[in-house]
Amino acid sequence: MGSAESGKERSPVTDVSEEAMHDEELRALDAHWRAANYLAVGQIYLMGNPLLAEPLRPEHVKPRLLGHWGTSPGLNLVYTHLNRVIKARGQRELAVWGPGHGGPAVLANAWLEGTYSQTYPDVPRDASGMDRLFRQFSFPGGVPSHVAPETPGSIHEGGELGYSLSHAYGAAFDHPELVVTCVIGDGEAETGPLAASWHSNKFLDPVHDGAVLPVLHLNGYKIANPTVLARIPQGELDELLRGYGHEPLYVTGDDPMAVHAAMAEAMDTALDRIAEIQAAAREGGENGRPRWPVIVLRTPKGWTGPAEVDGLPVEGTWRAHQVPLAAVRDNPQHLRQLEQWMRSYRPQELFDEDGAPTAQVLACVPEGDLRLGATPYANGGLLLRDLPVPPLERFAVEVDKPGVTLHEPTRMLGALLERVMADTAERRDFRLVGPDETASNRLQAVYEASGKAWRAEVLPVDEHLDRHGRVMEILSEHTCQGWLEGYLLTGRHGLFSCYEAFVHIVDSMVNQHVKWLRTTRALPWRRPIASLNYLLTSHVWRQDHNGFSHQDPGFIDHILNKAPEVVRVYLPPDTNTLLSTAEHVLHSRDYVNVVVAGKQPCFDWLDLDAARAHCARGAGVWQWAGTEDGTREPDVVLACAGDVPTQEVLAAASLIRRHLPELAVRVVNVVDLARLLPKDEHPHGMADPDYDALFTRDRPVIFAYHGYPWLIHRLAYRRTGHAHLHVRGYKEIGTTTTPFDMVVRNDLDRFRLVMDVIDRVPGLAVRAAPVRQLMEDARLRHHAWIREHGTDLPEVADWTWPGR
Ligand SMILES: Cc1ncc(C[n+]2csc(CCOP(=O)(O)OP(=O)(O)O)c2C)c(N)n1
Ligand SMILES: [Mg+2]
Repeated sequence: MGSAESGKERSPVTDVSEEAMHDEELRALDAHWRAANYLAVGQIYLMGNPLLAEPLRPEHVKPRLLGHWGTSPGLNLVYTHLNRVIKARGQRELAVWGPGHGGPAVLANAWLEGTYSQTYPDVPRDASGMDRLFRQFSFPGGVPSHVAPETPGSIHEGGELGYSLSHAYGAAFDHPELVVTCVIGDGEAETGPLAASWHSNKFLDPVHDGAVLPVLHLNGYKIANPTVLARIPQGELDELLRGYGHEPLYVTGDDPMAVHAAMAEAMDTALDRIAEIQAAAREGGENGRPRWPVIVLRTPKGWTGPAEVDGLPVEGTWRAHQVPLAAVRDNPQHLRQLEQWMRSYRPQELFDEDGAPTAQVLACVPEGDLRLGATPYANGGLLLRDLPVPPLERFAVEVDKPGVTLHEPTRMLGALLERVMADTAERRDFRLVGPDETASNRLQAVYEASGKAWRAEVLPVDEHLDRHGRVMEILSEHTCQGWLEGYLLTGRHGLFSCYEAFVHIVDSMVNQHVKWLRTTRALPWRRPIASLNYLLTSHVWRQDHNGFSHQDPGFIDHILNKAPEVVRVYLPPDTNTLLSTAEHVLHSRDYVNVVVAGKQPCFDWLDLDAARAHCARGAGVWQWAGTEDGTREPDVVLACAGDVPTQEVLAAASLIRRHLPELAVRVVNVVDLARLLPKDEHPHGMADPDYDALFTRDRPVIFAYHGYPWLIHRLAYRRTGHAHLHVRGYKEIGTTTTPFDMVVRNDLDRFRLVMDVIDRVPGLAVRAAPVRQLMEDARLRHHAWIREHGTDLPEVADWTWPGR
């Protein structure tokens, strides 16, 4: 029995008016679905005899059986029915397949609709192409088993479960003409990220955004367990989905024809409802929060597959998850079952003698780029326009003399972003996302140009909430990340501002995005998309309000493990370098850029021209800060990366200038961390001769670094001068204390850096012992002072760069 219920699921299940659809159309939908199921099974099992023109023999079967059958019939059902509504309505659709492990299903459908052969002409839509389609799946040199970047029409690999719904919403934002249908596995629905992302509907603007139609796929099982949502009473599930602000439509059954009728009805009801909501909002200015439809599809896992294998139930159980018949090559009974299974779809009715799908199979398939595999939304680079980033001159700070004036770098960046927001007000292709921290990170100037998206209740005390806003704040880093990924993958721009310590929450999501970008590099048909840009502020050194829990600079380490073609890390030391970095990353494509910059008042070191030149170099000598006279090599290199370490290095350089004036000190600042890597390890890596020239081959290098010191060693371990490299950084010592005490506790302070110089420059230990003692004393003075006064020593707090 199949049944659809439209919006009145509290009443008993209603019978479907099957006559509502012509039998002929239902039969055609079923033919398409059977063809897709046949092709999905064929991909998992076969490497020959694709049309079963002869009896199946062991050598037609792949030696290693890899892939996921269980979810495939459900995905095929949704694809078939999406085809129908797209064709009938001319609806622009993008599909997100949460159970991306059902790659065989999506590949089968792309092949049926012709987009696969269009993208990959070596896999034509005939018997030879079918043979190729089957053989290449999960096969060395072939295609991955998931809905990977290689799959036409995909923006979502679905391997790591949990992100489908946030990706779908990201794709729908600012695409008012688009409906994104998102299949959510009932297992996937148990993940934290997925659970949080249901609330995306409180941020969706029916005027400027498209719609998301979630399809919760209750096939009842995960890999080895039942699913929570399939084993709670329907009433409780209904309350849950209504609690999320949805109107559920139920499609339940295991009789294909009845389910087709029910699914068609549910799809029509959902799309009608979406159109009504949008029309009301767009024409009538409807103000309430709409109750968007969700389809709950309850069909058996591995539906239409073997009911029993070796005496155990498979269809409709967790055993259907991957490969229901595991020993087809060796076990004649399994071979027989596979052949019966495949013939149960009646392939001779679905494909002609040449292996092409019949007219009946293709009756539901839409045309051109309305086809799900050809939709430009899934190849966002096709839609991407350059972001209008205004000239930096309007936002840069004047720097007559370095290290005297102070600015809050992120506040200055906020002014630039406000302009970008304002200049994209019509085009609506830029969004700023963050977990409740836009203002805290001092980017609030953007609110002048756009408020914060919000469709829930508004109270007089609220500020900057805007039903049409493009600033997105939800306290779910996962949802922020998913929204932004979906937004970028469908051809727009954005920035994610986050506390440095808590961006780790999306470690694993960014892994997937980097993999995606890396894979697309090798796919010429995938056009470059805007980079995923992180602004990590409220960083480890300035957690004045919060302390230890908020101190963790390790995201940089995490990112630099990833594909070097994709990842970039920038540590601009002041306002103008931050602006220059921002300009660069906002224009860049196909990268994941991590920008770490403080929000606290920070010395201005470089004017705009110098900042631009320095950022272009990525690492360079600050000659004005050192004491080299050009007649000999420096005695010591003081290197720094990050705003706080830069200040400490400059302060250390000024102390050395005063106390050890004969020492030739070179100050090097690193903005682009990957410059430290060898040239053949990263596109930004520095050639050895350049590195040696900058850091010397044999002089001590005292390197003050923003994060965990081991990273710098890891990046530089192959350099000639590595044995002379001494790195100070965050040693996981944190608490709520004064800003300077944080650096003292981690031995990154100016006094310690001077002591490091004395300890490491040959011949200084004895001669400079009195200076070393002064530095020790200063640290002790600091210790006593902060305990008495609760503030930093005046000589530290009021320090400015003394110049020459
Ligand atoms: C985050 C995450 N944890 C674990 C897995 C391993 N895994 C792959 S498929 C699967 C079960 C998925 O069940 P469901 O979402 O119901 O999909 P379906 O039943 O449609 O196959 C699991 C746990 C994963 N892919 N991602
Ligand atoms: Mg499931």
